[in-house]
Amino acid sequence: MADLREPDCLFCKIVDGTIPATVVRETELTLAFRDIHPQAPTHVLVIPKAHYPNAATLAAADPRTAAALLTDAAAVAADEQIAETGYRLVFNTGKAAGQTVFHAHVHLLGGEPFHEGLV
Ligand code: IU
Repeated sequence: MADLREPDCLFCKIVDGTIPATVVRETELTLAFRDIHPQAPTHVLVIPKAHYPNAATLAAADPRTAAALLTDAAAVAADEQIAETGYRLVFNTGKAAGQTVFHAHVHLLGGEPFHEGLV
């Protein structure tokens, strides 16, 4: 298991409560909170409480928590009433892909139709 907290990590500070966030779901392993710069009517980040730099390192080290990100995202989507209409899950992995916070997270985006994107 990775170090639980990384001193300079912003998302670790959200987990320990020193940086505020609007939390929508919390489990033993994960935390889900609203993105401060929402890109869609629903934009929630689901993160592991333990520190891993990205989704790949999380999945390799702790597949149970990696899977929990997906089930928690689905639970938040249901709570936000977007499970039926559809939503997008995005893992930016690495700087070139647009990752800016190097604590694993999945973006849950929904509440409006999406244009066909890169995928
Ligand atoms: P990215 O995949 O690493 O680019 O996503 C990081 C996201 O974290 C980005 O959408 C920010 O708006 C968001 N965020 C946040 O919600 N709260 C914060 O305190 C910080 C970043 I720092």
